[in-house]
Amino acid sequence: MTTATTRPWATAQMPERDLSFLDAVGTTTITAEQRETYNREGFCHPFAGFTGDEVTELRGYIDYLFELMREAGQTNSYALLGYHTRCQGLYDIVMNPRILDVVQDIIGPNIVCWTSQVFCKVAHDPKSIPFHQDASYWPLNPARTVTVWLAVDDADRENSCLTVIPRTHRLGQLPWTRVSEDAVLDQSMDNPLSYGDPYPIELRAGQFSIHADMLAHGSEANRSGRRRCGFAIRYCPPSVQPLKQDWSRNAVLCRGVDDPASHWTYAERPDGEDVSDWRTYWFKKLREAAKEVGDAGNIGA
Ligand SMILES: O=C(O)CCC(=O)C(=O)O
Repeated sequence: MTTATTRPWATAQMPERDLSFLDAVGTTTITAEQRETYNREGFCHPFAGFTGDEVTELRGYIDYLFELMREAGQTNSYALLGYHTRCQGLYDIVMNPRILDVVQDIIGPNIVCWTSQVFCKVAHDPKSIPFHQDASYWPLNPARTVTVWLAVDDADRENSCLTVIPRTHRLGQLPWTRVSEDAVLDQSMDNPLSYGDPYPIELRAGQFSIHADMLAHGSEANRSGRRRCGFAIRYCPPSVQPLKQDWSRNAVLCRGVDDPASHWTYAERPDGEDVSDWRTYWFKKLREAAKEVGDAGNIGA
């Protein structure tokens, strides 16, 4: 269902941001060709995150989190939003040096993870994620987040892998429409195919891709009998400023040093695996913050 109303906070009330694309900075781990691809296309893949037995361990760990969630009465397979500060295993993935080495070549040596989300499309999951540009609704300035999308399962066209529209990262904010509230994401770009042909990012379990925060991307419903689970991790340099206070509070300083302006509040490594209802917790925090800053805020995910 399309309601055709644009979110007022994403336009009139959203503070001015620099949404231009800044080129990747290094080639210590990635090749010159990979950097060129990222800068030109807005994404690059595949990179090796986990290999061999590590992949089985990774999948076993994510399965375990879902089991804990089920025991706690949580059946939404997209609900693990921002749990890297509550679950030790997710925190450790976020801090994985193989991942950070690649991210460092994109955004430099000082690295913050400010959120993460497990996007798990179960077999025959009817939910699609419409094409959207993340930075268009993230109140962060400048747009400098790179998303690492780590495949927990093999992800391909059949089970609806992440799909991007190459080169849209340099086009600025593109028009979009609000879609139904119960969608995984309620933002849908207008006429996405007018910007080019979609490109499916196929990955083997354990591999990851990277994409820029202004790149149009989404995924179809999963019409296959195979699960498609991925862990999306959002990294930016600490100099990026969250324009809403709530957005600064779930961060981890992964590498390097903080910005002198100290925009972010950093969490320590969590002790165990706490999958209790973060969204409820987070919304409570948002309400508290709203009283402080006089603004309802929105987690936008
Ligand atoms: O996993 C997906 O299918 C979508 C992921 C996504 O929208 C994102 O990483 O922002």
